[in-house]
Amino acid sequence: MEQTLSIIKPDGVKKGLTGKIILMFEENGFEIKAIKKVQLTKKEAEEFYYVHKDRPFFDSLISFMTEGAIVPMVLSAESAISKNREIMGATNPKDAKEGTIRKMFAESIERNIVHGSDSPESSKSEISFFFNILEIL
Ligand code: IDP
Ligand code: MG
Repeated sequence: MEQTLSIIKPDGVKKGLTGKIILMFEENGFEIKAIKKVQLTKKEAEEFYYVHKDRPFFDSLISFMTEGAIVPMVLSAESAISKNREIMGATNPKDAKEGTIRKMFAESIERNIVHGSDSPESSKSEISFFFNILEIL
């Protein structure tokens, strides 16, 4: 079994989609190993998205990710990382396939409802950013 980090972003939480998105994960065979609700500080969001620090959208992304509560969770399944990316859909909702979370709910390439780790390395570091070992069951 593989683990990945999912985040319901501030737009998803505000739209009342938390339960619906969790249900989609469970119906697609993921086990929720850990979950919490937090609001990131600017500094924390900058650390989380450090890989994107030189991108033109970085400041806007940080202000979006800190504008409200988020729901990070650890998902477990076979091939959890790629499976989650499939259920999420493409970064830009215009390019996302029918039935994906971003196609159904996202407003724009920035306000795109969910985050998902993109590799085993990022999954490991992103999970430990939000959860300690005792919180993952
Ligand atoms: P991902 O979330 O699909 O992995 P990344 O390229 O890792 O996409 O980008 C991280 C986040 O930054 C995206 O989910 C989105 O919120 C935001 N983002 C990515 N590209 C753009 C852009 O071109 N304009 C505005 N925001 C963007
Ligand atoms: Mg990414």
